[in-house]
Amino acid sequence: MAIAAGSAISRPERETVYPRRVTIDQRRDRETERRSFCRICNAACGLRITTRDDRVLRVRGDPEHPLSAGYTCPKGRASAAFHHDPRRLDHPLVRRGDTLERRGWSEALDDLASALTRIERAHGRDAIAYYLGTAVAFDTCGYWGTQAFFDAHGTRQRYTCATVDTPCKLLVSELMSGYSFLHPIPDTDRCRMMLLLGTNPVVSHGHLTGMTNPVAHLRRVARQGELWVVDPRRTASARLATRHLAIRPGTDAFLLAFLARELLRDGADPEYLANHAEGVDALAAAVGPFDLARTVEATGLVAEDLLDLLAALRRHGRFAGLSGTGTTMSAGANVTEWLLWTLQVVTGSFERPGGAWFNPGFTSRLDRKRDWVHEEGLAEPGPASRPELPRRRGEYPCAALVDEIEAGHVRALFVPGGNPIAAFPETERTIAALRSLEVLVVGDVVENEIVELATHVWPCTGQLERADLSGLMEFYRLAPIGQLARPVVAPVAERRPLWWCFDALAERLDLSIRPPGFEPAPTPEAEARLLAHLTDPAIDLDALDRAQVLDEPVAGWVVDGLLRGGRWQLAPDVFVRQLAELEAPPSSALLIPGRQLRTMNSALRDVAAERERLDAVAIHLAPSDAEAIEAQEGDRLVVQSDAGALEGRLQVDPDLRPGSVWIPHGWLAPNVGQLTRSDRDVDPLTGMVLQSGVPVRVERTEGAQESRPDSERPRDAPLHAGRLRTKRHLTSEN
Ligand SMILES: Nc1nc2c(c(=O)[nH]1)N[C@H]1C(S)=C(S)[C@@H](COP(=O)(O)OP(=O)(O)OC[C@H]3O[C@@H](n4cnc5c(=O)[nH]c(N)nc54)[C@H](O)[C@@H]3O)O[C@H]1N2
Ligand SMILES: Nc1nc2c(c(=O)[nH]1)N[C@H]1C(S)=C(S)[C@@H](COP(=O)(O)OP(=O)(O)OC[C@H]3O[C@@H](n4cnc5c(=O)[nH]c(N)nc54)[C@H](O)[C@@H]3O)O[C@H]1N2
Ligand code: SF4
Ligand SMILES: [Mo]
Repeated sequence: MAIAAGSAISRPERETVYPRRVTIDQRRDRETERRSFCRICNAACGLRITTRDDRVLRVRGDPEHPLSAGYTCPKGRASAAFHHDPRRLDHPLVRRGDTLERRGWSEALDDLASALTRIERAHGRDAIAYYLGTAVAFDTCGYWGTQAFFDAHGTRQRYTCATVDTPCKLLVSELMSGYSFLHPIPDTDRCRMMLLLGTNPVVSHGHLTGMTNPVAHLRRVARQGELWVVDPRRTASARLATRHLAIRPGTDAFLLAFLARELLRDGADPEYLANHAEGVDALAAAVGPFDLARTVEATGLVAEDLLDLLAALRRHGRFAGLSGTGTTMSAGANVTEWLLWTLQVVTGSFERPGGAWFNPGFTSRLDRKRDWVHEEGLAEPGPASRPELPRRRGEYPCAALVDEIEAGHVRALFVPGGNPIAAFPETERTIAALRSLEVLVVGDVVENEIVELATHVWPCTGQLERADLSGLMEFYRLAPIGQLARPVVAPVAERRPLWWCFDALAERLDLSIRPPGFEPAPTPEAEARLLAHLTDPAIDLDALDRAQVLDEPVAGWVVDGLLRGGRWQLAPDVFVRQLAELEAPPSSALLIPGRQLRTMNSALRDVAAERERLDAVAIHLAPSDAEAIEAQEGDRLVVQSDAGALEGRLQVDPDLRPGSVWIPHGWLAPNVGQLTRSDRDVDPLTGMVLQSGVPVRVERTEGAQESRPDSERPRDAPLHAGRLRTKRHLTSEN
């Protein structure tokens, strides 16, 4: 996830303050249905939520929503069950020895404030760090609170999940346009040629791109023309494609370099290039060596398929390209993303009908901005223990965090809405580092393994208990859309908004984060004022109870307003150099990433698993690979990499290209993070840990198995209990 810098900037105070109706006017014993939108993933589907008193009875799609038109996925529909999940956090907790004890908010925050003061006195400001996870990207005020708190505090130790899976997208945008947060959105209504590489929107709803109702969009494109899916697995998206190329993992850049080379010779849009591109010759030189023979060898694809794809691009002229974790977490991440954008420039596809456009945001209206200050792509050194890792946009790469803790530079860590145990490499080392912290503040909604290690737990309000504006992630939506979601139920027990937690802590530390007129109470009214404050005063928030879509055309603002001299930079030096050094991965088996339908990374495991355990973790191998090691479905396997090993159950997967090993992430047994490492396998330009295309060895295990995988555990067993060495003991306040 990536959030545009400045999307939570403070605005001058507005005259009229939204909203007139803020209280949750439950009529007792009556069912009430309210309009909202889902804040679990970027698709932001419109919801209708039915409640009775404080029960959430049903969550369904909003048939009147301009983008989702009634569509929801199982995760969105599970929000009622998630809201009432017995594992939800209801009370602030403070660690005393091995035990997390229930405390009142005031005492819990006082305790935290004095621990932080002690640490800062002894070790300085930079001993305090934060890692901001995926969930906060969907919590408008919580995101503001986190940023405002650490802006006021001034620590340099800032980490976000953007450096886990997305840094190539920010860097490519920055170096090609001078602005980090452009994201191409496919013009699915008119698109006749779409190329998906390493993304499976039918399950994920897009990588950054928030594609609601993906099946409908992909089907439409296939009907209008051609949908090509490049993926070592025949995914649900690949099944909708007119052509599927089962590429060898980690070799997409070869494929795209070959296409760029050939299209520059025949198939480019010369007029667009002459007017809107810089560096065409340097690009042609860079892709020159990628001829058909070399590309066939690297990608494992047959020449005919490559030539057919080339012919399709030539036939249609314009196309829209989408990438995802398969490429963005690989060794070729930067060059693959760069070449995908470059191909869209070469064919004149950006900001033209049937290609891809850039969403300026309903609330941000980047298309009206005139005073662009261009970024230069420069990086500062990393923190003391990893100076070679680049600091960009005021953030260190996550790859440095564990080292910084081990070196004693970071002693207190805040984790709002993230789960580094499930998301980071080197699971054991990450757990040990987190456990060694003097202070670990976790702002979450559910008991899980990161909560188990916390010293201070903030039980945060979930999406149904808080107000949000679609603005924070608006650049990734399929249309410039604005919507307000009001809370539909009052917060359960002592759950508090994340923004309130940060404000209450700031007050204790004498930090000022409050905007003028701010009310520090954890009430819907105060949250409403804060949202109003964060939004352009010209926007009538009350009117956004119903989603609104801009009806004026917004294509063209990038070339006309943002780009220096109206030109894309086609050949940034650093990418040209990385391409020249690009090597195909070794011929061993390669680990590949992939999402699951009912979980959101590590979130929703409990509710999802209750419904369907079969979807849970296993080691997926192609039938011929299973045969080669004489293993059958259900057999225990051990997977080893340079970083470590894990064990799990074999799932024979006829959809996989032989040589690729798919193990879903976000689970603890096995935890695929055990197979990746942050010391060596890191991209030098972004500091991202490689988690796609990782060489592994797979064997059958002999002998007894100690721990059963999550998927085989009894239904009532918690998914993580006993897996971590410290067990959390919940005690009630007496
Ligand atoms: N249901 C659900 N939705 C989610 C999430 C979730 O956990 N569950 N997570 C959200 C998040 S944080 C993100 S970042 C997005 C991710 O969104 P996507 O990137 O669309 O999702 P993935 O399923 O990871 O898709 C990666 C695809 O790349 C393929 N692949 C692997 N290696 C390679 C390779 O080398 N080359 C090519 N061409 N393909 C390869 C995999 O087989 C897989 O199909 O999804 C978001 N949405
Ligand atoms: N090996 C491997 N590792 C991966 C990946 C992979 O494909 N392979 N994928 C990576 C990707 S794409 C990403 S984005 C990262 C994800 O990295 P993280 O964002 O660190 O991990 P999540 O599991 O999404 O953590 C979300 C946390 O937020 C909590 N939460 C849910 N709702 C709310 C809420 O409303 N408020 C608050 N405060 N908390 C909430 C959840 O309970 C959960 O603990 O992981 C990455 N790690
Ligand atoms: S696709 Fe995303 S936004 Fe839509 S219902 Fe599912 S989780 Fe929610
Ligand atoms: Mo992600």
